[in-house]
Amino acid sequence: MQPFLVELKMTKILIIGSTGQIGSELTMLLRSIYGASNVVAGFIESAKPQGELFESGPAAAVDITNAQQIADTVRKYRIDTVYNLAALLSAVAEDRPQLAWHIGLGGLFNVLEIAREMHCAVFTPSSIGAFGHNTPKINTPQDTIQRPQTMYGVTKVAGELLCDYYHKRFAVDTRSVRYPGIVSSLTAPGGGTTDYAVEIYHAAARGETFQSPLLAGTFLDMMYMPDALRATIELMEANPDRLIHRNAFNITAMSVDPETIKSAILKWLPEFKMEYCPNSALQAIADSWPDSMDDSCARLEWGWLPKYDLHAMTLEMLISLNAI
Ligand code: AKB
Repeated sequence: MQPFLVELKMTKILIIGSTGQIGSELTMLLRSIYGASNVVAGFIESAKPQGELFESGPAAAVDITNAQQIADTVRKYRIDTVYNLAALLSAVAEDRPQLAWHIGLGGLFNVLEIAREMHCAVFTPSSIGAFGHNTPKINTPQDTIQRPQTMYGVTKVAGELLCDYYHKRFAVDTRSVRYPGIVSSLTAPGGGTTDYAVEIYHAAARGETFQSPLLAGTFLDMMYMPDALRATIELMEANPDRLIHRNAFNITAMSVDPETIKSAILKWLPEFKMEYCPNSALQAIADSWPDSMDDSCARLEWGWLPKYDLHAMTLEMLISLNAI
């Protein structure tokens, strides 16, 4: 059992998107908390779970765009909680907007309908991508203007509203956080605007010069994976009576730009070098997102508190990548 949870719900969990960056680590952590047999790793044929993820507990083919498949799995395993982690990340979603809508919103609608009929709680992540150019950039409030101009952002805002609707209208227990960029060493993110914050550590560990796709001064919220996983589970375990907000809470651990991360790496790897190789598509998305979010509502309503700052994260990343 993890030390951060005092009392646990008895629960049967389905994770949709269990092989992605967050899903792969969340599945293993949930299995260690709730018991391996109680956590089903949902996957699509093109991304089957491998190794420990496959061997440590039940797995089922669950394509979020296939409502029947979700319903059959929920029925078969008597699922009461769904973690919906299926999505195209921001950069890929701009390349394939129709598919991003189909998975992000069509898929979410399938999950919510099944949750309504079969009485499941639902976690669906939102993102810093749910904000746009006319949102206050510094200390972005919990409740503020949300007019994103990316398909990723459109699906995130619409998803937040849809989840709130299902909670108010049908009493489905929907909860969500706005994830910042998530930094981790195990599964690569793939297709996000914040991916550079993972890739920079890999380049440093390989002794390579990092080509930064985002310019100096592009500040974005970030978080180390263990904090992101803990936030997710703590929110799902939170006392519902204390939740004024639900979909979705701002959460953050640090606000950094490429130079800040470089400086943190240089403390351990003084030879590390970085060059700028701007990617205009990624830069445009990043420029439309907040520099730093205000996560005081999450702190107040369910006790959110990050443990990793940039330096603690950098040390662990470099150790886990065998760089120091
Ligand atoms: C992305 O960059 O698309 C994601 C996110 C911040 O939602 N990592």
